[in-house]
Amino acid sequence: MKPFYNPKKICSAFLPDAVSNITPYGNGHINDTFLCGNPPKYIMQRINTDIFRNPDELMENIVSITSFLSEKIERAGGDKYRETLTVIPTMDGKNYYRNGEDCFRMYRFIDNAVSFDSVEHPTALRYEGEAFGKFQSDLRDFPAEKLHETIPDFHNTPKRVEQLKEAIDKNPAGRLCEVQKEVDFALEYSRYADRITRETAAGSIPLRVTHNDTKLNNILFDKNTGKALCVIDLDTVMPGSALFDFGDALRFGASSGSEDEKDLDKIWFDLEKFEQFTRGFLSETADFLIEAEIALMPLSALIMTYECGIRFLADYINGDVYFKTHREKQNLDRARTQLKLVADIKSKLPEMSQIIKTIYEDKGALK
Ligand code: ADP
Ligand code: GN1
Ligand code: MG
Repeated sequence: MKPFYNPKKICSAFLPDAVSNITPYGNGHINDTFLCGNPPKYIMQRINTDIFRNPDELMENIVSITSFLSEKIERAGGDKYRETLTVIPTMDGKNYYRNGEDCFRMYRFIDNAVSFDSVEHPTALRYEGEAFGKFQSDLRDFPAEKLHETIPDFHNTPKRVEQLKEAIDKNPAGRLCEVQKEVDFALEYSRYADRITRETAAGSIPLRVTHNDTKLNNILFDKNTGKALCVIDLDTVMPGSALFDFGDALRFGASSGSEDEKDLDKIWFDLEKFEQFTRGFLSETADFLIEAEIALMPLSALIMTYECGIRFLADYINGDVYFKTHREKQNLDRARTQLKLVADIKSKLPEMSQIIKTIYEDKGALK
């Protein structure tokens, strides 16, 4: 990452004492993240304003969510500085700093914690499921009308299909000829795209406050206990369906391999990981999810994996303009793993339904 700004200068707008040891940090695909300070440490991020067009609204969302959560954590006797993010204001009291076109924010660094890009043991998936389930449960009484829509139509899967078709029509980077097989697959599976959006629009699935980016590395795990500690990356918290969070977490967490694995023989949908995540998620949400949501859980894994797959594919066709890449064809490899997972999930839907039925019917034993 080669910044066109001076990280030291930015850092001093928040905390002049923390300008030492500024290093790039983490593996997010969207923002530029830096670790700075010599304890206490801080996370400084350049907000990707090509994607998040309104940083005022974005930061307003984050401040109101984290304030709401930290009160809840305190009431429950927890540690608000470790169990949710804490925004550090600028020296002049703003919740982000603008330097020309670039916008930056700062958080307290949550120490002695780690995020994972892949998972070795399915138990971590149970903890992840608990954390994202609890996040939804904690935000059930959050005043949703306070939230701005930071990316309109973020999980509108049919719109994502339209965006893919637009990329195919325009073929701006001349890469279409390389991806005909993937495009054919994506268009064939587009018949699944509208299920969650359709049912949400019809009111048969409720709108809730959801995270919308439930990737494993958006959770910090406590290094001492191994348990999930804090849900991070709150940029996309918006009204949505519980199924977005459930399905999206599985597309990443229940894969047998990494998101950009080149060898597709190493990629399949791992039912043991699926079961562990589902147990964790339902232990926090079974009390309030409605039957229509439970019934669509297996299909939500397929739809959310499909949606992400076609976003990677469209980005590859468009010339890698949205997701950060670190090597050639990385977005294509990402698209291929997701589409391979989609086919595998489809073949496993009956087993997934059976697993959910077993867990849900015995929901009294979950806690
Ligand atoms: P992106 O939107 O680019 O994914 P994230 O907000 O997820 O950015 O941050 C990228 C990575 O930085 C995370 O995966 C995590 O490892 C680390 N990180 C972010 N915020 C904190 C924090 N407050 N304390 C510790 N680590 C953090
Ligand atoms: C991005 O920010 P990060 O890396 O957690 C993306 C998600 C995708 C994910 C795929 C705002 O998440 O929607 O599912 O990459 N975030 C945004 O890895 O587009
Ligand atoms: Mg992230």
